[in-house]
Amino acid sequence: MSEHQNAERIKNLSHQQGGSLFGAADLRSFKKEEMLLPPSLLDRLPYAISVGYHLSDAILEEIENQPTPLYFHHYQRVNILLDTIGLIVTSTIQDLGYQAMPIPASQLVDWKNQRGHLSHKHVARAAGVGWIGRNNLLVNQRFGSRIRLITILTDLPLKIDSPSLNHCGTCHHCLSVCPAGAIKERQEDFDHLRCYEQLRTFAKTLHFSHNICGVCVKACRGTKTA
Ligand code: B12
Ligand code: SF4
Ligand code: SF4
Repeated sequence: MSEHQNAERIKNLSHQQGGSLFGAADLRSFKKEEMLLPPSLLDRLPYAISVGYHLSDAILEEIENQPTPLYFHHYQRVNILLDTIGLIVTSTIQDLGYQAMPIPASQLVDWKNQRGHLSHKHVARAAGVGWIGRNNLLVNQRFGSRIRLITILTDLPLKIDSPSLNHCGTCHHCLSVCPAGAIKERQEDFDHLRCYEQLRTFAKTLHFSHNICGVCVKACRGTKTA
């Protein structure tokens, strides 16, 4: 099969399983030290499939200044669904005679620096799924930041997508809603520590076992916000 046919096949499969967004990137342009994976692995599996799940707008609409129990449950179930999509894509690619490795939707491997194996946002940006917004999240033109992401590494030849050229433009909708004041004019100035402390406070006071918030996720509806 051609690269185009391979990409279409995996895209349709992801869609059938509940994925709303799909893109493919070539990770050979990424700096290996940006990923907490063995460099030899990236030589063997140079392509990345990015899949996005469109979160429930109805659940997000119920969030005011803090996460809700419904959002917490949704967050957990969507992580499981994305991990499941990763497994199904992996078995399909293996049946085609190639290799694949799903990267967990939400797992830390470096607690001190709060890092996973790789950044799903950076992969999604390279795969044309969206841009990194002022809120430090991946913003898709259609769904804004109301998405969660998964990455599958593979050696299956795929038609590679181009990075999105979109950006936040004049929109500043997320700046005023952040309870921690972590979101700034420039994404580079995003205050990771303030955000992190706010999420820890939410977890303690609202009794959630994970660091979640959702306020800036709700605020961003991409071009619909702007
Ligand atoms: C760890 C983590 C967090 C940590 C820290 C995030 C961070 N790195 O800044 C905390 C708990 C604070 C967090 C918060 C949130 N997260 Co989070 N998180 C992750 C996770 C598991 C790993 C991120 C990672 O490894 N990045 C790789 C590094 C290299 O990239 P980076 O983030 O740019 O690196 C910076 C940090 O490491 C930071 N840093 C360095 N030292 C330290 C020390 C501390 C204490 C902190 C906080 C940061 C920090 O500096 C680096 C350079 O800027 C990813 C899943 C994944 N594997 O991608 C989800 C992920 C990024 N999170 C996500 C979401 C949605 C959230 C929240 C909205 C929480 C929620 N679900 O309600 C908030 C949003 C905060 C924001 N506006 O950016 C989604 C983003 C989806 C999207 N549309 O973009 C992801 C992709 C999960 C997923 N599967 O979809 N998250
Ligand atoms: S997750 Fe919450 S605290 Fe962190 S930037 Fe978004 S709105 Fe602010
Ligand atoms: S709400 Fe507006 S400024 Fe904030 S990330 Fe989304 S598009 Fe960018």
